[in-house]
Amino acid sequence: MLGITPSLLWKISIQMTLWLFSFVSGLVLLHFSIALILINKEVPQSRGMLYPRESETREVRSLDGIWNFVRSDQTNPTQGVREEWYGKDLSKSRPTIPMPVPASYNDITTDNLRDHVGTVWYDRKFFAPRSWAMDQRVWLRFGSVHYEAYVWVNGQKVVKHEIGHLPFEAEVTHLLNYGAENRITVMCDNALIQTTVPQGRITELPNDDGMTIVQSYTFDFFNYAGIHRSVHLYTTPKTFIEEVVITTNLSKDNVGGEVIYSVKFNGSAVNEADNSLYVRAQLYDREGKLVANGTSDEELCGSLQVDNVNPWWPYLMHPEPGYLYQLEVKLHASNDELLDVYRLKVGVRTLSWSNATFQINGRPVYFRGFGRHEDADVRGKGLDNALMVRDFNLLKWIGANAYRTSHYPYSEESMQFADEHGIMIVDECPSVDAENYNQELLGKHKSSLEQLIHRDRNHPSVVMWSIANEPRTREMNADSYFQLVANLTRSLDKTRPITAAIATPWTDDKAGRFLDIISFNRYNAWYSNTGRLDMVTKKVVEEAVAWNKHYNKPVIMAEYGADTLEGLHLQPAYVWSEEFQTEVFARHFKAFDILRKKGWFIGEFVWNFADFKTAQSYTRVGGNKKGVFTRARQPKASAHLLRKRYFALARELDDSSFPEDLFTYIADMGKVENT
Ligand code: GCB
Repeated sequence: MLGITPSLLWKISIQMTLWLFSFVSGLVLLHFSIALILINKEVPQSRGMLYPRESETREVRSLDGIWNFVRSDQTNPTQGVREEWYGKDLSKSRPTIPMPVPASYNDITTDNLRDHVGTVWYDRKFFAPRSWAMDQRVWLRFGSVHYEAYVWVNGQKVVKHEIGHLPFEAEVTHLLNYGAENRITVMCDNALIQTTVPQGRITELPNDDGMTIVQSYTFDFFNYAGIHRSVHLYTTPKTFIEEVVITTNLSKDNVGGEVIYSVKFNGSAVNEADNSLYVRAQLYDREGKLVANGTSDEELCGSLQVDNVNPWWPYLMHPEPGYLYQLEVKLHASNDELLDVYRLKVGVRTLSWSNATFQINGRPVYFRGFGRHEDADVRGKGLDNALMVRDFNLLKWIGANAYRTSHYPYSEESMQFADEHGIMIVDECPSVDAENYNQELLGKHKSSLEQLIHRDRNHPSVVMWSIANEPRTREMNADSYFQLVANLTRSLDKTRPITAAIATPWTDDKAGRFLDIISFNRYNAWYSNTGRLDMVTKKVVEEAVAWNKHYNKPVIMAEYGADTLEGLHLQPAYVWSEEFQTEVFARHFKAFDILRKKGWFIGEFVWNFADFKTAQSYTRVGGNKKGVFTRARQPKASAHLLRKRYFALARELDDSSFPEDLFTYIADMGKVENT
């Protein structure tokens, strides 16, 4: 029999309290079971959630800023719900402190809010203009709250969302006071248990004052929490464009392009069976010139043909990478009245893959990139435009063409930026170190992919879905579990291949056969044979060859690296020094060059782009230091080496030129050779 663990009790008590108070309609008690047979159940379908954009029919208002904040008593996480803190200003229930939104709350204060486990509360006031009361619908949208969010507006429940790093929204039209002040209240719960994505454990341990609640998890990044991305209010007309789905095609010679669109509307004014609505779609190039236009069929679908198209190319693969068109979607009533306008950027490109290659626009791609984290000093995982732009500048400086959104979906703003700059993205869902496979976990894992694909399906930069990082794929159930996860992913998007970053040895792995591309993570000379630089190249080659032989699929090395303390120099190379990281990279480069010749090895991703914070551990000095850049985004010695390799690969494979400052002048080599 299963014991009731403190973590389970925790979730149950929150759920029960909410149920008892009827705050969440249809909410049932947490069902917890370790099933031996996993059943394929339907996942809820996401709706709407187009990125908020202004247009002649829409207004967008940011609710970012300083909110009021209260942390609950760790031993009494449901107190605020029972006492109905959402019914009045938080400050009337508890002393509040100021809290920036967006930001993780953990590193903002000087006390141990960092390690708080359980619920915290946010609230703020805002005005809803009088003009919004007329012929408008109003939506409240969160870019992401980690991990679980409960939202009230003016004391009324609005929405509950579980799983961080993904957007959610609710209509608030009928809850707002127009021409008056309104209050929004958010309760956020960071507790991770065995049925959350990602998983964690909550235990009660004795401390100096009695007992305390401790959150633990196996994954190697800090469980930052809070309102991580922007909060928006936006308006739509009564009948509006709810969804736009884009796919694109190119003719064989890449001269003719096709943009296929499918639109869904939402509206009480016109019923769904009324097929008299239509969409007018217009495509503009970068200069704002109209290059294609058309009218949809009755299903609101259509396609646009683009002559002399500018395809979307990755950075350094073409002189004009990241080319985006603007698609203008206009929803019309049968009498031609314009109902709604929504604009989005579109990149025209094709993807194809086989058991040996991955191609974009008919050309083979070799990925050179990084695993990354959304992580920074003070703001944690909070959206930060300055940091995002700096990171993209560094990616381009170093000559990378790709990164994996390890180990969760990154901000929508960064996805748009990747589109603009031609950086390819391996888009990863929040499943990391999955284990103890059970029915409830499967449901949430699948839901995280459904939400991710719903959010990111239109981004040309997204070239692959990563359905997990380092799942325990030797465990019983791993095969049926990953078959179901991969099947769902494929059913939602057939235009992109599926991968997962696997660390289980290929001999024991049960998931690889469900993938299109095998990604493996391995730390030769670090976690295995520590310090042995002479035990890298051969091992990497042997393992990649074994994965390929076993599954007959393209292979990527998705993680390799070494912790490196900036400024620590030791010659000969010794672990943690800059010399060691540089040498570890060089030994891998040698392996990659042997593997590239085999035809099916398609990419190298360093772990990690920058140093990042982790849970406290004696193996981590202030966090994980495997960054090529420091946490403050300055290069370590290895960055200069990696830059030379990435540009050399780009020149060899895609004929791009070297930046002028790539090689520092040392001596007149002609003269040196002559002496
Ligand atoms: C891994 C994980 C990554 C860790 C890394 C490390 O295999 O995928 O999340 O941070 O190793 O440095 O230990």
